[in-house]
Amino acid sequence: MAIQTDLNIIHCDLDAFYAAVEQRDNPSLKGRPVIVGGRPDSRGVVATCSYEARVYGVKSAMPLAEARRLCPEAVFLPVDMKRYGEASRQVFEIFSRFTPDIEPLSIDEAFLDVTGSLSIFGSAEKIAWDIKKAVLNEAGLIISTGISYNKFLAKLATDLGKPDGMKIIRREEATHVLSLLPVSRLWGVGTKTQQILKRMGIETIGDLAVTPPDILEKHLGQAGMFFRELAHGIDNRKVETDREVKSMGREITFDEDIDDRHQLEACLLQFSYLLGRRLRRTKLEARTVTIKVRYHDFKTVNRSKTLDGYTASSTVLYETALFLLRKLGKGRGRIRLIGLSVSNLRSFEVLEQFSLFKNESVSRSEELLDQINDRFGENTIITANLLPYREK
Ligand code: TTP
Ligand code: CA
Repeated sequence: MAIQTDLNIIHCDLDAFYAAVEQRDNPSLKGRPVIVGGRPDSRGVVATCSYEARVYGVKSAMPLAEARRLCPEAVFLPVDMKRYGEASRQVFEIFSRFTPDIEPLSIDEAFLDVTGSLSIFGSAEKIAWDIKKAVLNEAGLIISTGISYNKFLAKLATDLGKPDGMKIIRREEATHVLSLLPVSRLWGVGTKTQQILKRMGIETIGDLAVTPPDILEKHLGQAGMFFRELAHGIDNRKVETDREVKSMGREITFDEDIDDRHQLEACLLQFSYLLGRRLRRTKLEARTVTIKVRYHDFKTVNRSKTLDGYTASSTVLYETALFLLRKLGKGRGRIRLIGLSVSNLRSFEVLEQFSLFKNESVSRSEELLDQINDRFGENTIITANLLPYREK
């Protein structure tokens, strides 16, 4: 049953991250002002500080000497990236239990698009709550979450709810929540834009929302239109995952350059089988298929196709590879190397753990084939046309 909700974006951000790791690992620091960045007599700056130090006015990027003047009783600690990196990995692993659609923003901050997970977990609120609990129990850290129907409002919700927040901004309350906030809360409004807006008599987001668009455009150009949309709670940017950076591939250099189509197709068939199998084994599916051809004169060309949906099917990979090879035509004649790769990958493991989700990008026959090969060894069963290329 589809859940009728448009609250599908969660923004997560750990509270006072580096300082919180220090307080977690040394309980005598709990409840005390902790400043991470180095010794107070060094020339460095504050990386971050605990909330206990913030009441004295200490902030990130402030010279350490100034921080000492503001809060002489604070405990000053060096930066220990190894431990923070470890904590960050632990927290991102927790996010990945709830959705594969994660956009990391920094070491301690990410957007999660939970559209596909709502029917499994119930609601974004429930997911945010489960994330907070898991982060506290397993990583010993406090994470603030913000929930809304777009990225701008989800992040704003986190910022407004900090520390230990779990704020929701619903569509019907968005303009009201926004109206009294200063324009500096709008994504992309820095000091320069603030000054321009101030000269126009615009100080709050509410002021900006009722300013006629042509006047905003006159003073701020295209950016003015973007800010106006944000002021009305509109933000169409998607959660951008980093899945496209990953890829896997196979290639072969022939002993002698070839121009036999059947032989090239057979290589692509074998690569499709192997890559499909590797995808299925690692619980990944791919959306982009690329063939690479190096001709006898070393000229190399790549041809890619992005599919309508994700796949882990060797058959689909093979069909796409053939389509790309045919598109290439005769090219520059004899071929020295041919390769096949898949990219734009995502994990289906998170969703597959729940029996509600069935991975439909793999056919039943491929599942059976995998099971037999898993049990009796690689290549026990392969498609008939692969026989001449069977790996010894
Ligand atoms: P932030 O998320 O900006 O800050 P924070 O986690 O310390 O506090 P909160 O989110 O509750 O306001 O940054 C995350 C970490 O990045 C922070 O713990 C230390 C590091 N950092 C720096 O090293 N230098 C900086 O100028 C900032 C802003 C952060
Ligand atoms: Ca943070």
